[in-house]
Amino acid sequence: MHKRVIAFGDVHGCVRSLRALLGEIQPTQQDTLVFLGDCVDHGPGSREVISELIGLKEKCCVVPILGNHEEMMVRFLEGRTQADDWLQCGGKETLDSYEGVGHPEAVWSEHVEFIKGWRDFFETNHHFFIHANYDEEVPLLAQCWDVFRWQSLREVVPGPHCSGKTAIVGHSSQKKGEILDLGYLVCIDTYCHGTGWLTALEPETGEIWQADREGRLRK
Ligand SMILES: [Mn+2]
Repeated sequence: MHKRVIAFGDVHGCVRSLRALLGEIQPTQQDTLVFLGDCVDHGPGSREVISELIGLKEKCCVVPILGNHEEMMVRFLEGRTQADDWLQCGGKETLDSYEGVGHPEAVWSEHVEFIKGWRDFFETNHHFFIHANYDEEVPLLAQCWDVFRWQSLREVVPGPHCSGKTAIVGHSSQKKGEILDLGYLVCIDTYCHGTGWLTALEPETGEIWQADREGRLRK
């Protein structure tokens, strides 16, 4: 089998969806799985999702990208201010998953340290992977973190990036559950924690896997 690079949209605590897709994809040591961020919050299984990613490192290469929700979570747990109030943005459900409501110290330190190691972006020969958005004229290494992690496609739809690579992004949930494909930009946050799907995409081949929050696969 060829070496696959597969991107996952915003999991948002939907561990059943994640397990369903991993069961179909069957990752091997040859594969790289890129998680586009916002693995936590909203859904019921954030702790299980993070444990799943840590376990996955034994099977394949795991590349998680930091989303705005992980940024809020880490800042909250460190007692720093957040751009938005994390608990109001799905963080309460994450604390629930650690049985830690009212007790932030219940969040496993191993998980916090893991998340703090997540990166801002990842790139391959033809694609780059980020959480939210980008400035089309700015090289990836010089991008501004608030655009990378926070700016919605509902605010700004950029043009093709100056690198010539195709952007694979999450963050801007597509409430109808369909992938947004502009050719040079593909958004695969298909609203899993709501009424949509968790999407995994292999950009080089266009192969897609999707499951709803109960873990039912889309055929
Ligand atoms: Mn986001």
